[in-house]
Amino acid sequence: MSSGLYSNKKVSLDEKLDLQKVKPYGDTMNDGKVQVSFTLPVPDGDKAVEAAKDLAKKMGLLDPLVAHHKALDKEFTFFVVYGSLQHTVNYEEIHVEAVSGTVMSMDEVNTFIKDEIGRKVRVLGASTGTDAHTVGIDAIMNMKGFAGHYGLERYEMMEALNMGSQVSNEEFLKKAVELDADVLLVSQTVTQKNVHIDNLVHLVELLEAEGLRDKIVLICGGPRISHELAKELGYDAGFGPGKYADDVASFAVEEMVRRNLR
Ligand code: B12
Repeated sequence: MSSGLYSNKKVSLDEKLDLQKVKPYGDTMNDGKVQVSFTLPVPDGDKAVEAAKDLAKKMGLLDPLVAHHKALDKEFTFFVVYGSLQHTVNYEEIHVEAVSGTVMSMDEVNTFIKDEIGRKVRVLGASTGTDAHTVGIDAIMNMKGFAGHYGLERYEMMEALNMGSQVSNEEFLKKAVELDADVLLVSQTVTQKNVHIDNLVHLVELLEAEGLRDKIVLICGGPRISHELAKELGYDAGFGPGKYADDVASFAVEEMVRRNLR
């Protein structure tokens, strides 16, 4: 759907769109159709299907239909359920805390650094704690980049070091001190039991204890990281899916200048 739909509140298919009571769209406006998938720790069968439907109703789905169920194991069953969501969302009241500033191209960032900082910017990144996922931090840092966006290693005015995964906060901090890093990039993918929160907060505490927090630009990212969460945890910015090296580089160098970290 085009953004024009929202800007002038005119709907070509149906005039009933109410931005204070938005429902998911399936075939027609306000039908509320959604698809959910989940696994139950019970054997596959009629009883399992009934349990899935019952749960779907409790989620607020009317007329749930179990479109797919498959035994994953003797005692686990995977479900795909369709239904009509009764809940609505007030779109007009949604306020999102987003990273502000202009997104510059790689060349523009290099020029900005030359003009405004006058030396190379030192960037250190890692997937920290027990997290073994590297693809996210690689996407931001690797020379070849990701989805058509070159990574920070390619930026002529940046010295970027990617320490890889499962880097402890202590090791990360030690390296940051050794390199006198300007920008720290932390990737967190695993969020089970909120392990990412504990890990991200721990790093902030270590930096504060060393008196370094104010001297660096601290950025985190990952599939479940939002800018709002990052700010809440004491980071300068957070980036999730759909964000690339240029977004991160632009924010980092503008933040350095804003805070006079030259
Ligand atoms: C590949 C993969 C693996 C590989 C990782 C290989 C590697 N070298 O990275 C392997 C097989 C090792 C693996 C292991 C595990 N995985 Co895994 N894995 C995945 C998978 C399939 C893809 C992740 C990925 O590469 N995405 C692509 C990148 C490009 O996306 P991204 O990380 O979101 O990055 C973008 C942004 O988020 C952002 N970004 C990311 N990091 C950063 C950092 C900064 C600083 C910035 C600015 C931006 C930024 O920029 C990127 C580009 O836009 C996902 C499922 C999925 N389809 O997403 C599961 C998934 C992430 N894994 C999962 C799990 C549970 C595990 C294991 C714990 C499984 C297990 N029980 O052993 C282990 C982890 C063990 C550990 N100690 O960490 C879960 C995580 C659930 C959760 N939320 O906690 C997922 C979601 C699968 C699932 N549905 O259950 N995994």
